[in-house]
Amino acid sequence: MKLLITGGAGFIGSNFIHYWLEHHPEDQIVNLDVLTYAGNPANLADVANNPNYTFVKGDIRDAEIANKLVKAADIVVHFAAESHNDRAVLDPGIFVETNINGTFKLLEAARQNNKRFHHISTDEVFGHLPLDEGTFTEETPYAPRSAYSASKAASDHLVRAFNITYGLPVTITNCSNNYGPYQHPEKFISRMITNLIDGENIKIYGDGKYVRDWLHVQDHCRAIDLVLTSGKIGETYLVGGMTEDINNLTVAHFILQLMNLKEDRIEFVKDRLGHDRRYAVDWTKINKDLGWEPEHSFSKWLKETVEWYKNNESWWRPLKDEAEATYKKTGQ
Ligand code: NAD
Ligand code: TDX
Repeated sequence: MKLLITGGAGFIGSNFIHYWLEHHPEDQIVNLDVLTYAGNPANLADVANNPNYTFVKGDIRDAEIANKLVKAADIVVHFAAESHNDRAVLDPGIFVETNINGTFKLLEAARQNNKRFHHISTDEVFGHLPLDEGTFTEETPYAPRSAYSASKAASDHLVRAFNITYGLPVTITNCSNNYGPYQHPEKFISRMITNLIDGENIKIYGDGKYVRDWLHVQDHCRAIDLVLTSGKIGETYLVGGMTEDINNLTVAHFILQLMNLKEDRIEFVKDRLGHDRRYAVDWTKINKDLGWEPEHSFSKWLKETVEWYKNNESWWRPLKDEAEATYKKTGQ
């Protein structure tokens, strides 16, 4: 099988390429990535010479390149996106461009060539939940509250519309917050660890009582694999982690413990505009239909993640200034 991966030089895409080459060594992978600030060829340096892996630098909004690569593939696995909420607050336009227009261009290419299309989306399309009440399911109505989640919601709707209107064979996964190796140091867990290594504080937005559902990126990759190989066409599957209602402050305390540091390294900063209070994902459907469940416990894999950042400073060091530049602008 030949897979066209978009956004494969980013965090989840590069983990997925590593995962796929290991678990499906007979398959061919083409990675289409324009290499924004978030795309990093270093994530894939170890597979760059693998004969089953090809990198193409290009934009998903470029219809010509999209059409050529989609035509040559059996399946499109679409990760490429602008993915960071704090950047969406500063500059929403590029989120509309990449996440909506880019997905549309790829869908058009898939339609012209009648190719299977798998779309990677987020639990944020459902908006947010009150503390200690409710979970997102596949039936939860869409209610995005940020330019990032609104652009991802729009892309999900387009994917479904292409299935209904043109019979395009699509599947969608909406997952919770991923963590693990190769995550840009702009995101919460990777920012905390790299700040602490640098002697800086952990920055907690608002009161810190915001809840995320943490999913190890390897569990996410396994879920996508199952949906690609056994998922039902036209269906959406929610993918969540093993954590239950752990708020940001608690995650910060875990990390301080793992790094033998004291609570005085926590600094409360300005809240994010429109900050979603709580996400919680009910992954019963993918469990019942495809037998998936998360296998990576948060405590063990948070420790592994801390170790990974400690051991891979040369990987994240060139990205750190870019990450912190955003926060200079937001005052966080
Ligand atoms: P990321 O920001 O780390 O990587 C995005 C990648 O897309 C980069 O390599 C970038 O260069 C590429 N890209 C951006 N615009 C492009 C364009 N126009 N053409 C080609 N390539 C382009 O993102 P991530 O965290 O790996 O997220 C991957 C996907 O998963 C996204 O669709 C995101 O919405 C979704 N998602 C992420 C999380 C998470 O916790 N990180 C959770 C839920 C869903
Ligand atoms: O320094 C920080 N301090 C802080 O308190 C940062 C960077 C974040 N936070 C808070 C904001 C959120 O409540 O931590 C939580 C997680 O923040 P992010 O890592 O920015 O993730 P989030 O906004 O929840 O979105 C992530 O998960 C869903 C991904 O970035 C999205 O791409 C995905 O769709």
